[in-house]
Amino acid sequence: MTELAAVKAALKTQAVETPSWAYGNSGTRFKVFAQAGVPRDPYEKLDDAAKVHEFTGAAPTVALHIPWDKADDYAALAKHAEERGVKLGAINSNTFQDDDYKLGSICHPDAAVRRKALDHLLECVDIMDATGSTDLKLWFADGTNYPGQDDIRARQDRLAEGLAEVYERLGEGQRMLLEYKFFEPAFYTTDVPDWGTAYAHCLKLGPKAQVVVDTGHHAPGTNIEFIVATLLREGKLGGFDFNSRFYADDDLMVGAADPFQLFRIMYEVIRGGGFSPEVAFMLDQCHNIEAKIPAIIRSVMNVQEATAKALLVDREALGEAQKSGDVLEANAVLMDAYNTDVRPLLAEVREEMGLDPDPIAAYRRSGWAEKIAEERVGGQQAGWGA
Ligand code: PSV
Ligand code: MN
Ligand code: MN
Repeated sequence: MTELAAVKAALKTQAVETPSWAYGNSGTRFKVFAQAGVPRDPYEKLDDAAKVHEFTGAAPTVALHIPWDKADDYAALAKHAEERGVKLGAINSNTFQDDDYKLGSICHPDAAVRRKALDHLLECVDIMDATGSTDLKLWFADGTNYPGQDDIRARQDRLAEGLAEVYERLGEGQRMLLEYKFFEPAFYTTDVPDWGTAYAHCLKLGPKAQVVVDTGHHAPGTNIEFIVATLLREGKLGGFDFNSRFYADDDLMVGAADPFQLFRIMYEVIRGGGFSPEVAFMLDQCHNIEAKIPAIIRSVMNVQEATAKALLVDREALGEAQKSGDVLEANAVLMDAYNTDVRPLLAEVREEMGLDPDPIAAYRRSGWAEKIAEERVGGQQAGWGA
């Protein structure tokens, strides 16, 4: 196989999971903007997600958020997805929207609240059993706002205890992905603030516990690709929540704010052997002011472009330059790949897969946007149902 053929073959295998909540209305704490044609239930979210897969050929699974996507019959929901050519992906837990969770969920000082949160997490595993999902994605809003508010170490103990109970419940082929975030909604301490804390808990739990890197969950200036390289070396990178940020947890389209960072991350993924089904590429985004489905298509394409560039890095030349201490040449090799216009290559890949080379244009021509705007009245907010 020529090198280019190998790059194309790799690109054809790439799968990006889209989040059900990205199809719903969203906004900031100041305003949620309603858009025409937004889904009214989880079934319609899957219909939209299927369109993203239809035109990109690269978004075969859809993440659910419980209870935002609560359904009476999860097997029926999974069937609905499969009839449209997609599958249900990670089940995201939600222990942050009830009044009970004001002081935290599984780290809460009151055992009754901890029990309630744990029961929710166990219910998420029941849902995984029904949908065939393999990943439970855990993000905890737990933390404190004021020094002295609660005991930092005791909260870590409660976290470890709760995670262990959920870990025990995982079945064959199921895993838990622990997500960290450095602040928000807690402002003084966060119970899982960084990759180190997530890693320490996952290491103790065992091989079914892996760390998730949400690209929007770091302090400005953090070298995310270093974290990726380290987690891969340790066999603990479970996946990504991709999005872009300028300031905090902005949840903008991945690859929009800093495509170079995305390239550097993807290079480390490939370098570290993480371009494999064990590392889940998921989006975690909200489209507040832009049309949602084309924005998600654009996001999938941005991941593909960064991946294509990372695959094109001449690793032999890079290795030579690194070994000989040729700093400028090593940097130039990397930049050559980054500066390559990979859009024609990806257009070719799509044509070879029987797809339109321009997924956004194909979506626009399909008439889906007009159809849903006409048929769906009263679309829901991303967090609806909680
Ligand atoms: C938290 O900021 C987060 O990134 C987690 O992944 C949540 O599940 C998601 O956003 C949706 O609120
Ligand atoms: Mn996330
Ligand atoms: Mn987030």
